Amino acid sequence: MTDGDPVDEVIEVIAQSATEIRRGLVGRREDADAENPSGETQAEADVYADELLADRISSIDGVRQYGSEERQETVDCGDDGLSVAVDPLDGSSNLKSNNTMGTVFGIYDEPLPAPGTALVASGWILYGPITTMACARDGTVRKYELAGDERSLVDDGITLPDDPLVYGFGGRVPDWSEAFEAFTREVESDDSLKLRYGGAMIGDVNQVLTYGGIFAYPALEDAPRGKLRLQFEGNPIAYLVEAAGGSSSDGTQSILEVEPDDLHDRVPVHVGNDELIDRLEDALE
Ligand code: AFP
Repeated sequence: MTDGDPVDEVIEVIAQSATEIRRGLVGRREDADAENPSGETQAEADVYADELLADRISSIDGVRQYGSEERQETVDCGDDGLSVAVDPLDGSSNLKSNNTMGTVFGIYDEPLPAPGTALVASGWILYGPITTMACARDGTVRKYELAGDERSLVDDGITLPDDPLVYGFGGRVPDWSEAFEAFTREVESDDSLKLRYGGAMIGDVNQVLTYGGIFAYPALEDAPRGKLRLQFEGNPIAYLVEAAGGSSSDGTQSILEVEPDDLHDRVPVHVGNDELIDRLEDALE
């Protein structure tokens, strides 16, 4: 039930679509003959998930725009209301190896591209051994299990554990800045922390949400804005992790404060426990 609230309607439509997206992965693991606006080869499943979500989300009353990592331009479907930014299938390179993937969404109350401060809700679907949804709204993070058309609440107030346990850093070590590499060496030498990196941001960030710790896809020597997209990945996970009591940073400030220039802007992403993010920002100063 969504009682007509368009934010609830968007969340419900995405949850309802998860089963179909998951089922549609079978037979769509090959590369499509196309690239996304970030110049990355699309998997057939990327296109499938994007088309399915675009069709459903853009027809919700109260939604003005659908934006996707897989589309150059937004789908404009109304004069006012919500703007929904989606990474339809995050981690699609994990398709071939049958590893974790996700669907990421951010619901903004301003036209795209918008800063994270314009988010009113965000979350992700995680295609793991079971399909789950994490969703942040009004300062609360809830987790659901999805099975068929059923969405069962399993946690109605998730907060990051106080004692961090896991870390995961994207990109190649030779491409990291010296300051970031020095920070990672400090983390690696901390025997209370252990490496968890699966190559799909949602799987890795969900480990941080579950066990505490830090995930980063940092600025790289040849890519100073990193790899992850602000609208579709950085903002939604920063909003959720901050709602769960953690912190986010682009290296100097909360990711939510980053002013976008373009729909497909990239942003260095660091999210996790406050103390680790504070140490990271000190290290990058
Ligand atoms: P794909 O969707 O192309 O697999 O990229 C996934 C992703 O955007 C993000 O989910 C991961 O954290 C990051 O890229 C992994 O990047 P590397 O392959 O460079 O480690």
